[in-house]
Amino acid sequence: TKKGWTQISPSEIPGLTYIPNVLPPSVQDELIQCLPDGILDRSTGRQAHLYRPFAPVLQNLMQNFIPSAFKKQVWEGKDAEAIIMQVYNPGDGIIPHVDLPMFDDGIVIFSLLSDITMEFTQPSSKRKASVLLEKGSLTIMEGEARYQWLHGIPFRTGDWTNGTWIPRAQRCSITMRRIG
Ligand code: AKG
Repeated sequence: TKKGWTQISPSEIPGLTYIPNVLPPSVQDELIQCLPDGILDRSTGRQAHLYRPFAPVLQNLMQNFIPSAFKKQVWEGKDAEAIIMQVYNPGDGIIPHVDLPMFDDGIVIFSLLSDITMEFTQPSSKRKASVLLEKGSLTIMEGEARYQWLHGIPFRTGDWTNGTWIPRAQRCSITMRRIG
């Protein structure tokens, strides 16, 4: 751990919701099928930026797998306007960041194919937390978790889980956002 930083539980970050096993394997398969051609094999450009109208399988994801209370309260009952599908090979990550202000509150991330660790850091309070984003899980960041914490994925080939090193496989994430 970094010097002077306190490791906390992700449950202590206001506005961070993590729900495992949201997507049945059949839905995960359908989503993988709808990835753009070749994206799983590319060495660069492993991102697809999608805007409306979305494919039916993504509509289904928004309508049936995002908690309705969140949608009502944070997205005013509306659907996502911008979706990014991203592929991470073992060793890939994303540097710690806060999502751009152009995106509204309420960031929704579905994880597919492999588990991966996401790190949350708050420099002002020197607190950090790790969350294992399991395949089939849903992560939501709103309020403090969205605006006052950085999130990132360490660039490494595996993650420590309960004292065991678990090598990563190829992962896909689906990030859904609204544009203010
Ligand atoms: C971003 O695209 O800003 C992310 O943080 C993506 C996180 C993920 O792929 O799980």
